[in-house]
Amino acid sequence: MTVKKYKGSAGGWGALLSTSKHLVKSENIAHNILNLLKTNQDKGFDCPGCAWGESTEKSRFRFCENGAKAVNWEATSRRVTPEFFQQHPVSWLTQQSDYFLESQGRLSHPVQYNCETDCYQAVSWQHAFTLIAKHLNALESPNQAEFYTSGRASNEAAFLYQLFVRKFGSNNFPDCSNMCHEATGIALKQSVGVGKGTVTMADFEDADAIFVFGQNPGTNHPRMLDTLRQASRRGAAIVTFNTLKERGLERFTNPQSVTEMLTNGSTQISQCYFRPKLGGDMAVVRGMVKALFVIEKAQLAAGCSPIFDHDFIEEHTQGIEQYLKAVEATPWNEITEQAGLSQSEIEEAAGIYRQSKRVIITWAMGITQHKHSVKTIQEITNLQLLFGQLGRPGAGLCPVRGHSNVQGDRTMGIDEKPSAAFIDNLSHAFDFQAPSKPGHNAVAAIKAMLAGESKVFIALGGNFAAATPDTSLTQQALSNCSLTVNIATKLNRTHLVLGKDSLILPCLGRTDIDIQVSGPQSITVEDSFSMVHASAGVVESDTYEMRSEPAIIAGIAAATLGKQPIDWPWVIEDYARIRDLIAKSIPGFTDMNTKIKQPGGFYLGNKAAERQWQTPSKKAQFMEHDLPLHLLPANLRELSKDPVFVLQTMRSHDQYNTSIYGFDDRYRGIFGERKVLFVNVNDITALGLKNSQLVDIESLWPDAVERKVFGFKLVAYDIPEGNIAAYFPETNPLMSIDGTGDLSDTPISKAIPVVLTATLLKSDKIDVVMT
Ligand SMILES: Nc1nc2c(c(=O)[nH]1)N[C@H]1C(S)=C(S)[C@@H](COP(=O)(O)OP(=O)(O)OC[C@H]3O[C@@H](n4cnc5c(=O)[nH]c(N)nc54)[C@H](O)[C@@H]3O)O[C@H]1N2
Ligand SMILES: Nc1nc2c(c(=O)[nH]1)N[C@H]1C(S)=C(S)[C@@H](COP(=O)(O)OP(=O)(O)OC[C@H]3O[C@@H](n4cnc5c(=O)[nH]c(N)nc54)[C@H](O)[C@@H]3O)O[C@H]1N2
Ligand SMILES: [Mo]
Repeated sequence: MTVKKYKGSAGGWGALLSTSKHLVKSENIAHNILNLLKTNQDKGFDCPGCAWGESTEKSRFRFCENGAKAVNWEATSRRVTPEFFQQHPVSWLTQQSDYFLESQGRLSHPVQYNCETDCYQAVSWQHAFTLIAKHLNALESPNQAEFYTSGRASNEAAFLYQLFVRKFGSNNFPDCSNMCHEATGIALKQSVGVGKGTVTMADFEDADAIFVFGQNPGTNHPRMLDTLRQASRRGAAIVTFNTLKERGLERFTNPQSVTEMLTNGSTQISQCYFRPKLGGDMAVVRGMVKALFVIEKAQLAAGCSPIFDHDFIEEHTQGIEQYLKAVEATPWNEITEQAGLSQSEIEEAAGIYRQSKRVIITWAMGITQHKHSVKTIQEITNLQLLFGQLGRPGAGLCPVRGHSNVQGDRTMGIDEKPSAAFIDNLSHAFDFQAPSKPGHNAVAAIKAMLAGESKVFIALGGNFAAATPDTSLTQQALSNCSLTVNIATKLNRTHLVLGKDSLILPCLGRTDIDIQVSGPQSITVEDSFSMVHASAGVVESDTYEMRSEPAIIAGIAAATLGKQPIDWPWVIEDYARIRDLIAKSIPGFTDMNTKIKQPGGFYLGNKAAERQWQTPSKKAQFMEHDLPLHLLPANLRELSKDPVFVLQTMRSHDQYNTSIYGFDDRYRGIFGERKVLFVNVNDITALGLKNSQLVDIESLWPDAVERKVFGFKLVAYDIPEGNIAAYFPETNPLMSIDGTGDLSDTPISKAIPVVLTATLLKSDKIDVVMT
């Protein structure tokens, strides 16, 4: 392993070099160059990377370095065949790393685990469907099955999946969103009546300031950097709040700009870069409002015009008085202590905010994966409401989504707590009573399987065993099941945690050509800006027995329910038929088949962006909360005599969630290793440890369970004292299943209380398998 400070800008030649390395690794170079040119183009496929939107400009290249990695990872020529499984028993595969498992290539045949040989072996699709139907129909209650979804599933697949599960009788829809932007949906629904972002790509062209909270777009949404670059170049202020100095938010060289590339030029992204403590953002925003309120009062006292937007506040909002009282009652010392920023830093940020006519605020996991995430997002919304920064061009709220169709999956009904209106529409359109009782989210699903209450686990994509908290507990929960089914493109950890019966069903990915009876099919997705557009695979390769996700769901549904409530094989013949079903049961999708033909797709609309508030009061709601008493999930400091650190778990530059593409984290200067722990040098010294020494990390939780990971290399890093950082999923064993966010029930993965001890070099546990 080497640690080498990265001196360049984000993007640039480094990104091009990395793109070409991953092209070579895919063993499919010529094909994949053509594939990349079709990424995010009309008549091409939607990038399976992130959920950032498409700019309106025409461009030959619409992919980024990490989108290219996602495409190359999927469009590899390597295959995991029945022979592979025959040669590699599950007990052997279990010992291999996550990187190894996915590197073996694409799953090619449906397989079932055989406990006599300890190997997965090929079965026919019909056998698989019949086995699933047998298990499902044998349950005493439909609520004894869990139906997980990861956010790559298309609208068409997600729609059929939820229709099947609801007709079967359950709302048990744990999904990746439960671990991701759940807090955003809940917070915004209460505040402004819609659980989605209110801006479109065009708004970024008009914004005077963009405030970026808790997000690392250089790695996770690289195409956003181009949007920020353009904003910065035309003079918009970009203000960042991030515990770490992320290179992409400092400087960016657009690999598609010939001038920047040839002159080694770059663009400064953030005008101001603030470094709050982990979990300190609510205090930051509270402080900004406090500073602005002082100015507001002074203006009014002097007979000058107010700075708040009183017309907007009066016409559109409710609850300002109580909120401002709470702001006044919050003392500056509490704010600065919790924020980890000084009053003058917060006032500086407030000053930029005030001077900007049009402000967009964006956020991602640094905001949503805390105990008090819902409150923090509502505090951000309060700030925007005070200034009427919602529902006008260049202004609004922009939660930047994760998986490329996670937002669309929710729109299609992958939701364990569907609204009454959704259930009514579905019931009416398909002539059955869909269940209204809330089902299980990801955490509740784990608990139900652990208790033996749920017996069947079906996953439409994802890597449940690795992405969820409390890894060993989750694995125990899965192995309690009578049946586990994974519909997947690549082999991963979850497939090796066996139920009594276990199936892996290989599916086509976003890049593959999908041919059904009526010919090649396209699917649709929705991005972070509520744009719905079509995507059609282009890769011609040997797909063996792979089937499309809609076809697999239809196969399971037909075997379980017969022709109820639809003729499943018939709709699969032409996905336009699925879209007709979506159009007749989900508002906003009327004429979907026509609308997706327009380049760029169609805009679903957003009532909050039109200043129509779907809240009980029919107004946008100021939400008043006290600052959290403690930043840690519980006041755990007394549980340990050793110094307690707050650990955030995040993504490296070479991974897509649990898919590990490589072992470098270029912008953070890490090469060749993932088991690293970023710690402030003063903390390393105070602990009597040395840079690059190995440490074990143990988390604190008031139960008797030991949660510990071993042998992480200390990296002295520019990070606030007391805060530390490591990669997920290696650190998921540290998270307690009970450590979840208020109201959102999202596992708290950005504030895990831990203590560090030097690794005993003789420990046989140094090589944990999860790397
Ligand atoms: N290449 C690639 N692209 C991806 C993904 C991937 O794994 N790889 N994953 C996709 C998915 S599902 C998602 S959800 C998104 C995730 O996108 P991000 O949210 O950018 O992902 P994380 O790596 O979790 O980064 C969290 C960022 O927030 C900062 N942060 C953490 N805690 C705090 C805090 O308390 N306050 C502040 N102000 N900052 C904080 C961290 O320093 C880090 O920069 O990306 C999507 N896109
Ligand atoms: N500690 C910690 N834990 C976290 C997070 C964190 O920041 N810290 N982030 C959380 C977040 S934001 C998220 S979104 C979740 C992610 O949780 P998941 O969505 O469950 O996990 P992924 O790693 O994205 O899933 C990868 C697998 O998806 C399968 N796959 C890939 N493409 C396709 C496809 O097109 N179809 C199908 N059927 N399968 C496919 C492949 O088999 C691959 O192995 O993890 C969460 N867990
Ligand atoms: Mo996510």
